Amino acid sequence: TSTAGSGITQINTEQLKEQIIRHLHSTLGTDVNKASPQAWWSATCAAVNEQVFDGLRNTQRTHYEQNTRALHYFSLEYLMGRLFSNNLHNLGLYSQAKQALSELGMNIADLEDQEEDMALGNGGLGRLAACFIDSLATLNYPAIGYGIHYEHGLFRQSFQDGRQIERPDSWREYGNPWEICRPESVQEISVYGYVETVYDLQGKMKKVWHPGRIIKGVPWDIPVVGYNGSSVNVLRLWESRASDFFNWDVFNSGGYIDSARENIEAETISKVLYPNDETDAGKELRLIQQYFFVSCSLKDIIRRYKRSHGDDWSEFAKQVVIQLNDTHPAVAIPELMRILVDRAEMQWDQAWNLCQQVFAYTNHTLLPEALEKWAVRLFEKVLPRHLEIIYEINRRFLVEQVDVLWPGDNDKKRKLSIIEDGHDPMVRMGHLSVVGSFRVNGVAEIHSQLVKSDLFPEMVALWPDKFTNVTNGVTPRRWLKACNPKLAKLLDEKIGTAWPTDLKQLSKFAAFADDAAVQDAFMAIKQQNKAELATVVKKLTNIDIDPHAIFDIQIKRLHEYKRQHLNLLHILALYRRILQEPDYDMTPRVFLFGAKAAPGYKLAKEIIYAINKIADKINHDKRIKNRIKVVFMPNYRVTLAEKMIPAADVSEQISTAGKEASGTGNMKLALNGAITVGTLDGANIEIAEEVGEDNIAIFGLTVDEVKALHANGYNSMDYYYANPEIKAILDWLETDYFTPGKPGELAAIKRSLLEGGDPYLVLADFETYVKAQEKVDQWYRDKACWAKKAMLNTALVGKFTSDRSIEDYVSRVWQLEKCAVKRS
Ligand code: 26W
Repeated sequence: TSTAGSGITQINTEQLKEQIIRHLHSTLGTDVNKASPQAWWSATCAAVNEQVFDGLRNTQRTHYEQNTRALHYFSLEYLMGRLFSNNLHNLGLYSQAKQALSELGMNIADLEDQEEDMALGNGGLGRLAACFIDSLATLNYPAIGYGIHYEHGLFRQSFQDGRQIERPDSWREYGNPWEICRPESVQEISVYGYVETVYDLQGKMKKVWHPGRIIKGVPWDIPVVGYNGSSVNVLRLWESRASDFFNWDVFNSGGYIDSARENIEAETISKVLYPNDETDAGKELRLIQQYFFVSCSLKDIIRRYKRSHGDDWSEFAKQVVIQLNDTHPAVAIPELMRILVDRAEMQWDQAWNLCQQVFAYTNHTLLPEALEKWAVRLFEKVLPRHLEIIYEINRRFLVEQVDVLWPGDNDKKRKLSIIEDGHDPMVRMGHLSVVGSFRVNGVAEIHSQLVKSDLFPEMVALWPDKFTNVTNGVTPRRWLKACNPKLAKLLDEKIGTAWPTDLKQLSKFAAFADDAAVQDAFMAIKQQNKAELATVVKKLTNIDIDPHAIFDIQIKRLHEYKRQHLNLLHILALYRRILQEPDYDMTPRVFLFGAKAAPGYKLAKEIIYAINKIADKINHDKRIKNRIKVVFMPNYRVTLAEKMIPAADVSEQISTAGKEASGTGNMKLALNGAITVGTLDGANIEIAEEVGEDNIAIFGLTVDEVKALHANGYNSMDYYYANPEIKAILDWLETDYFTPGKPGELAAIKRSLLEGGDPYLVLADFETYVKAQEKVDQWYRDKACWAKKAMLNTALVGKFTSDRSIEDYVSRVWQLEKCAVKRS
């Protein structure tokens, strides 16, 4: 028994074997001879948890004793994926566990496949939260993640005749070994009802909220294991239940059935993750979800604070900082005001001061339809007291800030008001978040610039120092070490083993970029990863793909701005060229897609259908001699990403400039040696700066050119008539070529690009995109040239570790101190 880091006890293979067998017997009630793979997995998790819980206790005790300042990350989404191999890697136990299981006759990969993904998020924002809590624990920062314990995560996707079908995800159906219920920390929260104005004996006015419903929040803790046995932090997720207290009366008066209905309503709150990653128009349940988890979390924070400070609020802002992951948890601002003013009877100014020292806000999108707004009517119904508080925050803001800088300027007031006026007045959550926070950040340099120049220019005039940038990052533990063990091993051999926690070390690998032997080793690994992915593709889709072709991968949510249909038009162009010119010279390419469409997003679903139909046609067309294959992987999720990313040659990052806030898949793909075909958007710009223009294929309009084109009047028809290839391809979509007997089935894409005006400039970027792809094809023909570029991608993207993002947050926003965990 030795020590890894300081928080966790290290054990060896023999001890691990004993623990697994012990858990097979006493936790699973079975034995080595009859245990199912599921039971083996559970027993191994239980064994792993012995180390995890050790570290958790040590971390919590240390933080309590040291009375540390802590970060509280508020997010509606955590896209964790699987935890088994991640926890083993971070504990430094992966190879021991592999060995132990193999000596027990089990294959660790088979056990890994027993685990459901924890898919409590939609896409980038949720996965970023997961990478951040990994880095926070690894770097020994005191931090807790708060969110919702959804019963159903993001839907499971399948295809029926090429169309997306959604089925519920039930990740906890057979239990989840990683979570601990904490009934001792249950909270009760209120919704609905009305506000009464009362006067106390001194004649002082008070507002009293008489809630219509009380709901119980039950916390589930998921230990977050830092790499190398450092801290074990907690992700605390709230599950909603009916409050026993509230139902007592109903129950006694014989309302058994009514009370069962109330139970169902209360439990609905944490039932399902909203599957929309850009818009969610005014759903009452969604607002209640937001308030539910925010209120539970704030009460939890305050309970912990009061345990050491009683009713003295003077240290609160020193101990507590809360990061709002987009505006989804922004109702925390009026909720903290309500607690301070109505409950703690603090003066408004003092309470507001405190709020403004505690909250910080990250913006993740500029898309107008994704900027959250809540109808004032709805707010009043669900949270009547909070609406009053928001009005008061707004009144003071307009009088004390806006009118001071721009006296009598009603236009400025209209623009800056937290309440948008109109027939149906709205609460603007972005405005509320900026006004209530001490810092606001975007997620890539260009995005943070646009947040200032296009989204909140007047707020910048009021508070220039409030705005900053923190470029996103990803955890290299999951996204290189665990998912690409062969490349990780090569790196260990060539540059040492420090890179997982010091990713800038990867730059040492650049010295081998011209070394033929290392190039061969690197490309051999890529080849093996591609062969492994080909097996997965065969199993999931029954499509045969050639591991010697270029693997060209686009994996991300399906959205017009991400332009999967631009990729599709390129595929059609190549297909058509081959049909017209049978000897058309191109390197064989496999185009792989992974994407879920929001269930209500019609055009996104049409794009999935079109890709599937076109794939079917091309994959069966003998004339093209396998030069093109198209694969749409069903049910794209973290676990599939882990198999696709190590096998990618080309990374598609082709959003309309100015629309993708950052992107994080781009970082994972480059880290694993894929070459980016991308626009100058989001973090692509910073990736290009790091890897150099020779090692990335940049194309398309820049942000400024996009703006100019829109300003001068963009007409997609011009491109249709000017470019015969574009015309032929779009016309093709209207025939029944890809949908025999059913002409027009794929016409929605053509319509959106022509009559629809092509809002994301697909046709404007088509030509330069095709040129960039031709360049990539040429690069690939020279094996050494390609190997060098791919290796330099891996070597030069060290900036994009989430550890660096977290250090940026610490110095620009959170001001935290590291806290070394002491073993008991
Ligand atoms: C109201 C529903 C809703 C849900 C989620 C609206 C908007 C969102 C997110 C902002 C969507 C999202 O995941 N955005 C992505 O965030 C990533 C992490 O910062 C960025 O890398 C992506 O560019 C951005 O699209």
